[in-house]
Amino acid sequence: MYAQLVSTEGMKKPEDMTPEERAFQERIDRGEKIEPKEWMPEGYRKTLIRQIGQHAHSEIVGQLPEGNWITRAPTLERKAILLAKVQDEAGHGLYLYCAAETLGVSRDELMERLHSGKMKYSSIFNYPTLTWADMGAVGWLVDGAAIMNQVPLQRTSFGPYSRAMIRICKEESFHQRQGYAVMMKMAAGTPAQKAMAQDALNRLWYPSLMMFGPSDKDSVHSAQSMAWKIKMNTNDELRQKFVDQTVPQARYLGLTVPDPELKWNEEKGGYDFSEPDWSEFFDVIAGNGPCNKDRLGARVKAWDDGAWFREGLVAHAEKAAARRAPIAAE
Ligand code: FAQ
Repeated sequence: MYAQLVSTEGMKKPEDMTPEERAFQERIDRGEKIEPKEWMPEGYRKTLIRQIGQHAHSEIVGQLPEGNWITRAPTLERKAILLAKVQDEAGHGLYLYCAAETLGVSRDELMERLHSGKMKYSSIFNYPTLTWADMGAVGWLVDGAAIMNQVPLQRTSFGPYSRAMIRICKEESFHQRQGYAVMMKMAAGTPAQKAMAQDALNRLWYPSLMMFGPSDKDSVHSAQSMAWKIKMNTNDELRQKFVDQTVPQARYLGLTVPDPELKWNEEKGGYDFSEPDWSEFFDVIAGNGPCNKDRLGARVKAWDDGAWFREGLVAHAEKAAARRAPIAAE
């Protein structure tokens, strides 16, 4: 039902496709995977670089809100778990940059596009993490939303992206569980701890719903990306699934989802819920969220501070190559 609501403006009709494009679309329709050295339409390559690159940047920038709490975790066990989770996110970024590189874009180029603001990262990471309860809410809601989006992407048409997703999803499941475990502890704690958990849910609920992207009628890429199986579902489909899965989990915690309009709809077999404030979403992705400047500033500083190390690595690689060259020539 939702799929019919996405705009198909700008999409090529089969009769307007070249024979190569038609053969490519037929491969996608048959469920074949596309591998890096095979022919692909330029739009397919560009869309993948945009989506995979944006996803990789999200994983890397996404380390910042949680990294902020590693030194302040309440116990050694919580600290070890959070540290492992944040390191996993770095790993996800690296798998995804590798997948993007197979499409002919260099990692330096992707970094430059992030640092200059030409490429986006997920809106959610432009919100602050104010209390320890936010570590629970991020794992539960943000990783929960990420999994909802990424499980179908394991079947995406581009081989390297699909394979990266399989590994990432395994780790995201642990992240979601650790977040929910923090929420269970807080919600069953003192009244002050429970209030912190409720406050974290109140602040992160709508930003989590925004992670799925604008509503289908405003999604510019969905129709073409779904035809190419770069996306497997529309933004609204996944948002609905996320709400349906998460509301019972909130009830189990004894917490209230901050939406007075939330109501089970028997006919649809899902919840009716209030849309996020889309003007806030578009403002955040335009660079005006509460933490955009801090987040980008931290990434640019890390990149600049690491310049000497990258130069050292390249110099070492060049020297090693020069040492090997005469042997290879013999
Ligand atoms: N934030 O036409 P659509 C994680 C942009 S998970 C920022 O609907 P599309 C794990 C969009 O780029 C988070 N921008 O776009 C973790 C486009 O602008 P453009 C990352 C957004 O691509 C957890 C415009 O709006 N996951 O990091 C957002 O078909 C905890 C129009 O939108 C992925 O990236 C947004 N939320 O659908 C890490 C998953 N939504 O590019 C650390 C893969 C939309 O034309 C801690 N990506 N925009 O200038 C996707 O599935 C898709 O790209 C969507 C957007 C669904 C995000």
